[in-house]
Amino acid sequence: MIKIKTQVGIIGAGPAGLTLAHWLKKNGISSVIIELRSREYVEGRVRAGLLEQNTVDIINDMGLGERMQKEGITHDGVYLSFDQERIHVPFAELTGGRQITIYGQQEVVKDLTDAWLEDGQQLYFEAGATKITNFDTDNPQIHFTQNGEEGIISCDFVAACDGFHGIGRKTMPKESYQSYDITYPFSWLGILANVAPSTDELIYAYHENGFALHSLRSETVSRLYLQVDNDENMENWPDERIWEELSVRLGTEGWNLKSGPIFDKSITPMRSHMIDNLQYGRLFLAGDAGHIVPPTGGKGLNLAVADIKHLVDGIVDFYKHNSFGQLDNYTKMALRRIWRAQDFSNYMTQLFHKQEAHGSYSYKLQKAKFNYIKMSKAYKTTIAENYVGLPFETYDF
Ligand code: RFL
Ligand code: PHB
Repeated sequence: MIKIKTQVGIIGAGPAGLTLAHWLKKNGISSVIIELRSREYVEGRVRAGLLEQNTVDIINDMGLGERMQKEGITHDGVYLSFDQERIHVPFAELTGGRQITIYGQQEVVKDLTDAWLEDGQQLYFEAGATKITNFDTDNPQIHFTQNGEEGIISCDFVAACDGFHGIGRKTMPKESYQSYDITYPFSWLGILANVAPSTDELIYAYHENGFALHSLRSETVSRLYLQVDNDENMENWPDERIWEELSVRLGTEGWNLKSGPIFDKSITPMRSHMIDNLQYGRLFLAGDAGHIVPPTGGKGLNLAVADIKHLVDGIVDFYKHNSFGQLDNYTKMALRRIWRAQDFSNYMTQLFHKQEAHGSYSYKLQKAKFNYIKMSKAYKTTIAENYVGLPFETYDF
C-alpha cells in the first residue's frame, strides 16, 4: 500500500493539473499528482495549439515559459473565409495589443512535467484514481492503483483535473449540479503534416463542402482540420483526398495550399458539456473535468488554466487566512468565463460549419453574419476580444 500525505491531491497531469501543482508550489503549498496514463502517452497526445494571452502570461509568471517564448509563434490576427472570400480580423489592433500564441498542448505538458520532476516533486504515472472519499470532511482521500498496488492520498483538498472521462465529475453528488450537453452533428478530422504553413495566420473557413481550419505548429509543421460526418471512417480519407478537400475548402483566388507528408490523423467529435457546480465540500473540479467546448474557438485548454487561477486564489486564501470565503466563490468566478467561452465556441461553430443545405435559411444567416463582420469594426472587435480571451480583471465584478 502506497500512503501519501499532502495538502492538495491532484488527479490528472494535463494542463489543468500541472498548472495547479506549479502555482501552488510557488505559494508554498504542497501537492502530489497521479496520472492514469504513461508519461509517453500524455506527452505525445496531440490536441490544442492556441494559447490565449492570459495562459501565456500565467506560464511565464510561473517561470516555465522559456521554451514557449523561443518556439511559440505569436499572431496578431486571424483570417475568416466564407464561400472562398477571405477577410482579416486584426485582433491586436482591436484589443489594445493582445495576441495569441501557437504552441502545442503537448509541448506545454512536457515543459510543466519536466520542471516538476526536475524539482524532485511527486507525480505518479500509470496511477489511476479509483475513488474519492470523505470529501465532505476536512480530510478527503484519493484511492488509486499503480501496477496492481493500491495507494491512498490523504489531503486537505482534492482537485479533480482528470478531464472529460475522469472520476471527479462522476463523484459529484447528482443533486449538486445541473448538466448541459450538446452533441453536434459533425466531427473534426485533424492532421499534422511536415510542410511549411501556407498562411501567416490561422484561417477558419466555411465552404459548401463544410468547415476547414488551417493552423500550424512551427515553420515546418502544419495542423489542419476538416468537418466530417460523425460516423466518418478514416479509411475513406487517404492523404490525397484530405489535401484535395482542404485545398478546395480553404481556397481563395491566387492562393495555393502546400501539401506534405501527414504524420498524425485523428477524428474528434464535437460537443459541449457543462455542469454548473464545480465544488462539493473539499472536492473541486477544474478544466475538461467540469466543462468541454467544441474546439472552434480554441478555448478548452485556456479555460482549464483560467479555472486554476481562481482555484489557486481560493486555496492560497484558505491557508493564509483560514477562510473558505474565496474557495466557496470558485464556481461563481469560474462559471462566468466558462459560459462566455461556451457561447463563443458555439457561435464560431455555428458560423463556420455546414449545418443544413447550402442556400438554406441557416446558411443565409451564416452569410449575413459574415457580411456584417466584414463591414463592422464593432463586430470584428467582439470577435477579436473573445478570441484572444478577456483579461481576468473583466470578470472581477
Ligand atoms: P486533459 O488534458 O484531458 O487531462 C486530464 C488528465 O487526467 C487523466 N486522468 C486520470 N488520471 C488519474 N486517474 C484517473 N482516474 C484519471 N482519469 C483521467 C488523463 O489521462 C489526462 O492526462 O484535461 P485538462 O487538463 O482539463 O485540459 C483540457 C485540454 O486538454 C482541452 O480542453 C483542450 O485540448 C481542448 N482543445 C483546445 N483547447 C484550446 O484551448 N485551444 C485549442 O486550440 C484547442 N484545440 C482541443 C483542440 C481539443 C481537441 N481534441 C482532440 C479534443 C483541438 C482538438 C482536436
Ligand atoms: C490547433 O492549432 O490545434 C487549433 C487552433 C485553433 C482552434 C482549434 C485548434 O480553434
